[in-house]
Amino acid sequence: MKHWLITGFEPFDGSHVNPSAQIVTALSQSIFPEHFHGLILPVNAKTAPAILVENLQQIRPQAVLCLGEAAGRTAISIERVAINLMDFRIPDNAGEQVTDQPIAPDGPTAYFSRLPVRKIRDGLLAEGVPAELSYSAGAYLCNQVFYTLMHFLATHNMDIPAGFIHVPSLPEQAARRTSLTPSMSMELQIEAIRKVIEIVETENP
Ligand code: PCA
Repeated sequence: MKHWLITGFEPFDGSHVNPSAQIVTALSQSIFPEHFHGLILPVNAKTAPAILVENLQQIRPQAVLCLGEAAGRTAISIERVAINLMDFRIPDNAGEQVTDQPIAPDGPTAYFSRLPVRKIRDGLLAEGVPAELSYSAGAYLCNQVFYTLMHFLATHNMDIPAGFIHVPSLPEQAARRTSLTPSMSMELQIEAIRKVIEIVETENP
């Protein structure tokens, strides 16, 4: 089994939890902890990319999966593309709202995921987990971290499976919102991400 770096995010936008962080914590404590390096990133445009890069350099993982929450999504969303743009809809947790800025001024417009995205979607659906391919990770922190990851790998000759997946909110989060949004239980989210890891291991032995 590969040595994985799996990241999630701290809560943001007034929420008290972030399912992506809970998945990372659950996975790092479960079945094969020696293969996982879990990392919870801050929702901070200045520090999150630096922390990610520092961990990539130190850990030198053989596979990377970054996770984030997308309120309103109805399924596990496998992101296909990271764009070179920060255009925040809301401020980050430090109160900064970056608009119209590139992530890497000299970087390419976009990167594709290095995960077997269609096989992951099909594998999740076959397990009975709602899953979809997504063509935009937004222009907020998740896209920034996704782009930073792909740009680092591309500029450091690291040919490893890596990408980003958005997960829905938890039922307890949806229940607190004034207009109800879709949700998925933590049990199912953990099962989904375990399955993703299994598919990537099978596709990239
Ligand atoms: N979701 C946000 C940032 C942190 C998170 O979990 C996003 O989709 O950009």
